[in-house]
Amino acid sequence: MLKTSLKQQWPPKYDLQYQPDVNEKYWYKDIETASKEDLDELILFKVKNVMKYAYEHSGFYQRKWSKVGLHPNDINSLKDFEQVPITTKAEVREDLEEYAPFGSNVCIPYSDVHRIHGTSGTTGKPTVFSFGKEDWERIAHQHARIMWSFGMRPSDLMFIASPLSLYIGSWGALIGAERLGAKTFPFGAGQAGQTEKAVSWLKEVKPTVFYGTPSYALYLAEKAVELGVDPKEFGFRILFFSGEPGAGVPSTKKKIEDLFGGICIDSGTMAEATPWMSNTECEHRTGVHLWQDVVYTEVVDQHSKARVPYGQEGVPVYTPLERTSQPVIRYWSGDLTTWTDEPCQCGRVYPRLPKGIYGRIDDMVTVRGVNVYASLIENVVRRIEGLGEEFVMVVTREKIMDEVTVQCETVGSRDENELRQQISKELKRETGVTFVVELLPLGTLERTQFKAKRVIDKRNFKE
Ligand code: 8LH
Repeated sequence: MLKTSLKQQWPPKYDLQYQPDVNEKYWYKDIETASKEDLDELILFKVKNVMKYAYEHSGFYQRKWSKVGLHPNDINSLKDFEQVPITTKAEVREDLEEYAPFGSNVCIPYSDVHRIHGTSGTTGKPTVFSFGKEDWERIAHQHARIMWSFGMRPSDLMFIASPLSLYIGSWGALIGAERLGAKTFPFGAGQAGQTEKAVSWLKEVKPTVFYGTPSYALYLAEKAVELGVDPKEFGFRILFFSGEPGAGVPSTKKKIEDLFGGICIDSGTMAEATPWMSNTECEHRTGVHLWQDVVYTEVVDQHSKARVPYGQEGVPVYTPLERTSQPVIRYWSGDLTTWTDEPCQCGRVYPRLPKGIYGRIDDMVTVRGVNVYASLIENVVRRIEGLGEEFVMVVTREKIMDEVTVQCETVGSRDENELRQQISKELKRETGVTFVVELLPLGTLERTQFKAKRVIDKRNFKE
């Protein structure tokens, strides 16, 4: 049995002053190292409560579940929960249109709303989220607990190098670090000239933890070198990432660790599934742990939507277990991953994604019957001597076949023919597919201060 009394209350009331001793490895040892049975019992308790709460307070879920005759009392096991219909971004968008501006899934009075955030809306109308104060505090608390697992401590100073905008990534990192008692340096990213300024501030201030996207860290390193500064001089001991693939791609992880000299930690789910740190690596860096008592994550088949066994590939579906302002139940991510329940050295019982999230279904390209993701290409590009960090996949359609040209940039003085042949050979070995490889001078491809776009789709589907 779990010693903690946390499973007796929903929504949980955490002691917001609590902090383990700095030498303690776990924040809540009894939960993080519980038996599978105890952990499942805690998850089920939270699942039942969040469903009951959503049914009582959310117009969106009342209508959605009534249509299929589902009542929360029908859910008496985690197996039963697998039958609960999935929630998609499209449904949430429709609801936001119909019940503008906040939708019918906000379960607290407007007077209790503490923060409003949203998605960037690059693929349609932005999605808006409301957070009440208690949710916000619980998110901070859980983020602090998870950051503890990769070694962050109150003596750390975290440099936040992603936009402090509607994007919940930066704010989630900020409030987690504050709850942990660390200092923060919310520098942001995205303004013209900001990266040059970052280089000079970092040399002066020497924060110990970096937070941002992997593409931006690589761009920052490139800029530093251009300005005659070795990124190791910044002195980061932890580089913590979310928002896009990279930190879970072996050659990118190695590159970041070699360039900066600190450990590279992968993290991140989706804004809607906040607390988004519920997928985060521990200090051993064996793939993200699924902190199942914070957000219950299932991996399901992309077509049948049935849960896949450990060891298999599927799409993560998220259920944050403590949100009362805007709960989401079984939220479809559209991402691809493989999960495992093999133990990690850290002793935590959570399942893991050993390769992180390696692609999105929408960004997957099928070349001669083989599914190719940008992160597979990334793993090759980042390990080849003589190439810069940037790359893109340009997809075209020749008659009925898709073709992919991999564009990357050269550094140094390697013979281009030899380099092109090496890339082709290694891409073929990694993916089983032959690609056209195009080498470009350093600085040709677009740099990003946020999430990189790695696939340029030039197929004309009207033909
Ligand atoms: C990832 C990863 C990752 C996110 N590996 N792909 O930063 C975390 C949250 C706040 C975030 O980025 O939310 P947002 O903007 O809604 O984007 C979610 C998508 O970003 C997610 O579906 C993935 O495709 C991608 N992503 N973290 C690989 N560590």
